Amino acid sequence: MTRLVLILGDQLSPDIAALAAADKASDVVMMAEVRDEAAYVPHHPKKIAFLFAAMRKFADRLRADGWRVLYTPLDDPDNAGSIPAEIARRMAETGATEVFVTEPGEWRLADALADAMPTSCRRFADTRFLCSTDAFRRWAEGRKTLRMEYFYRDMRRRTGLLMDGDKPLGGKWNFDHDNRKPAPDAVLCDGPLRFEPDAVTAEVLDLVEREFSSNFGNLRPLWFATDATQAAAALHHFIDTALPRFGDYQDAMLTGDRFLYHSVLSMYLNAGLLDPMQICQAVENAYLSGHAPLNAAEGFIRQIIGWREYVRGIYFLEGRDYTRRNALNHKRKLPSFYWTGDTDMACMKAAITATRDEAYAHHIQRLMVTGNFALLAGVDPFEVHEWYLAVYADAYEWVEAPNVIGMSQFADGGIVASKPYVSSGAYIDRMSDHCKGCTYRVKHKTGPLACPFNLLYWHFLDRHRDRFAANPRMANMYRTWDRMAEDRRNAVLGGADALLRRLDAGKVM
Ligand code: FAD
Ligand code: DLZ
Repeated sequence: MTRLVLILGDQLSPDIAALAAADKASDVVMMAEVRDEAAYVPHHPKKIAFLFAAMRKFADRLRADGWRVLYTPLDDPDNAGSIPAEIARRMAETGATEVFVTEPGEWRLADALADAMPTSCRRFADTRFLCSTDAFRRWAEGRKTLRMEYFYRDMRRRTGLLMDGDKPLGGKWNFDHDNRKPAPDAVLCDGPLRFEPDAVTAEVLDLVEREFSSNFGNLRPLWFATDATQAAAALHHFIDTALPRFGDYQDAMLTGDRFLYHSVLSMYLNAGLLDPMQICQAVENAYLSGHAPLNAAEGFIRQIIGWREYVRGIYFLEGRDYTRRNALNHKRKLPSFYWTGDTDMACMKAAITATRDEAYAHHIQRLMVTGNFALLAGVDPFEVHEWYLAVYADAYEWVEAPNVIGMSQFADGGIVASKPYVSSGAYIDRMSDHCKGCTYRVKHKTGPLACPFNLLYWHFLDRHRDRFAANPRMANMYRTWDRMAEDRRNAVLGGADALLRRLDAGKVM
């Protein structure tokens, strides 16, 4: 009896659960480039090209490994347009009566499969994560708060990474305090490893150019790794050249350097080209061999076994309505410059143009620039969520939504973040070189050239006083605000209101 084995675009791992359970001799693998997946948000063309090229090369790898693979390119005239419809077509074609599916990373697709195939679909948990959704549920049960730090400590104990028996190496779980150096004058590495498009990728680039040229983002040059061998080379390049300074400059931003010491590995990891434990062990070895300091290795490993696993746990724990949460009742439309980069704010311009060119921006740009602005301005978190889901090559809802709805927009009411990640321009000035070349003046708190982050920061605190004034982590901010002279406070609020009106009118700002 033939069974179909579905491999989705972000399931490109040779040991993916559905494949591990299948029989090479009789089962058939199916993969499909479909309009529905490519268009449920207007994905960045680089993201689509990366995934299609990686899917095609993964299909070739499976064939070389002896699997029978049915692969549907986007422009196949028989392409049925969606994953469930492609499954139905392939079932009819092969006579298969059962489909093996590794759980998708989004409720949307999981539900579509369940609706389309209530009986013929056998589901397998995605074992590429270090903490299963059940294990996360058990961890969360009965806890008053679900803070990442405690989850992370459990993960350190469970994985044994950077442990000395039951104690953390170096005597501390977390070296975050050492990881907040402002932007360096020069970056001593030349960024992520880049690859020339091979024949498969070149063909995909032409396809994506034809089909998705109106989507936001530059398709070329596409320099991403598109298979596991290249992704492993990118990992080792990162460890050799950038990891030692990753910790120190994790929060820094530079106008002339889009990557600093970041790994730029998330898209490979999330698509299945790299394995989280493989990455963490390589980073741990770099520390043990004396190549990288502990604050770098610990900081990096925390992102993977801590934040990455934690946000996935939150996404599946919180359920389908998570992306619709709006605890602060924010209703503003996403400003149109998020789709153009056409703004006088130097930090926003740098983050959005990096996003347009690379389908990438690093964490602090996502959190403290574009995310911070949207939160301060009161943008509808669902609109913010859809933007992030579309524009980054590493974005799938399981990882994007808790970062946007939870960490960045506080729309889940404080499940992920204990206080909103808001800051005035002073933070951006401290951590970057953006303010030096900005039209606005970061030192101006009021007036026509006042940094919009300054005006909106106080406006945010003022309008959400009822919710946040009692939060001990925000008491200082409210004390500072309350100490300001009343006429100055009124000038700030008036300036912010005027700015928000300009924003609503679609004016360049
Ligand atoms: P590095 O800085 O080198 O970090 C190493 C790795 O740690 C990353 O590759 C990533 O796998 C992991 N990591 C770090 N922080 C997080 C985090 N908060 N959540 C999950 N994994 C993390 N990450 C995504 O993978 N997809 C997204 O769609 C996504 N959306 C985000 C939206 C917002 C508003 C914010 C604040 C963060 C988002 N992140 C997302 C997390 C983080 O910004 C990216 O993982 C990181 O910027 C990817 O670049 P990098 O590989 O150079 O990461
Ligand atoms: C993101 C994406 C895109 C753009 N295209 C496809 C596709 O054509 N075929 C496919 O199998 N997967 C694609 N993906 C990834 C899926 O959207 C992803 O598997 C789900 O969102 C679940 O994480």
